[in-house]
Amino acid sequence: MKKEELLKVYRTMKTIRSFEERCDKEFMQGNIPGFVHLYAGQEAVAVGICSHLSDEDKIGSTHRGHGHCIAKGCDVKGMMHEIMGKADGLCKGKGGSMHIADLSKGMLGANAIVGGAPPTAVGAALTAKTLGNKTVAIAFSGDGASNQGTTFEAMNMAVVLQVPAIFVFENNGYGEHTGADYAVGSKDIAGRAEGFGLPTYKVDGTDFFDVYETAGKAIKDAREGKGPSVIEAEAVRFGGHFIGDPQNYRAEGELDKLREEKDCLKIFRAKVVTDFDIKEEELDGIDKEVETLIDETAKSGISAPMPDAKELNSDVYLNY
Ligand SMILES: Cc1ncc(C[n+]2csc(CCOP(=O)(O)OP(=O)(O)O)c2C)c(N)n1
Ligand SMILES: [Mg+2]
Repeated sequence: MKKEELLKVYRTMKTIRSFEERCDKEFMQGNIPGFVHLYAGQEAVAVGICSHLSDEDKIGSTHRGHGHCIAKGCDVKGMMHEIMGKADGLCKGKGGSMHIADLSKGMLGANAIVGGAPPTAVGAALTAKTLGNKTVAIAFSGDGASNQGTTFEAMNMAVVLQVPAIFVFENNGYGEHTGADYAVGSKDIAGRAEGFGLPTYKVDGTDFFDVYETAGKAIKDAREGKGPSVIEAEAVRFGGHFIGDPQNYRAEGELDKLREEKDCLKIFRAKVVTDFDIKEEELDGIDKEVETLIDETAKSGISAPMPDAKELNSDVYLNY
């Protein structure tokens, strides 16, 4: 990758991290209604995959979707306003954290239905195959979602129809408060997926370069008509399942150790400073710019107006 591309990758990962930290703060201060699941810790997965995609490619996301949205190019101000329920949010303030979508960016939607993205992505991939437009569709799912029937059916259908779908499983070790080592029967998400007849890959989800290189191959193959594949990324969740989760199920010191040893931003910084012509100061400069941007989005979000009560029933159903 060229220097400019690497700096863009860092900026996007940092934007996700700062966005999530700010959401945490604003939620605790009562400025965000509903329920919020943060993506912090998993940035290298979303950015490693989405760096290969254009606006024409589609992604389906999860309840932990902010990182996927930012990596796919959604406007961060529109997202923050959406999460705060404001009228000028990306979905007019009616979707909130778990339903952010922007079809103009190929972002088909965050999704409160665990196991919802795989079938959606297969539909999008079937459209791509039918139109022959060489685009791909990505389904982001968690380890918990890997156990869902919808996911199994979608993988089977993708193989049968040979559509350009890539199933990305972010194994962050937990589905809500239950360990993946308990809930995933085979303890091997990629290995189990292989039984459906698709190529599978395992990557270190804390290493941007590992994700990026593997995703590059899977996405290229899908574009060339070689069919679907699966990527299991071993990832880490830096917070609770949702904001406010007391996380009593974690081992003592687990989070501190993860933040110390498995922070994908730290790992990326160390690598690009050593192996590429990039200086710490350049990255620090990006940190400052991103923090200013996120601060502005949060402040403008707080003062933005709510949707008018008259809008309550509009945008609920699509009129043909
Ligand atoms: C169909 C369905 N079943 C259960 C839930 C409740 N639920 C929300 S998130 C979640 C855990 C998902 O775990 P995982 O797929 O590993 O994603 P992560 O939260 O780790 O990102 C569950 C069970 C739901 N939203 N939808
Ligand atoms: Mg999980």
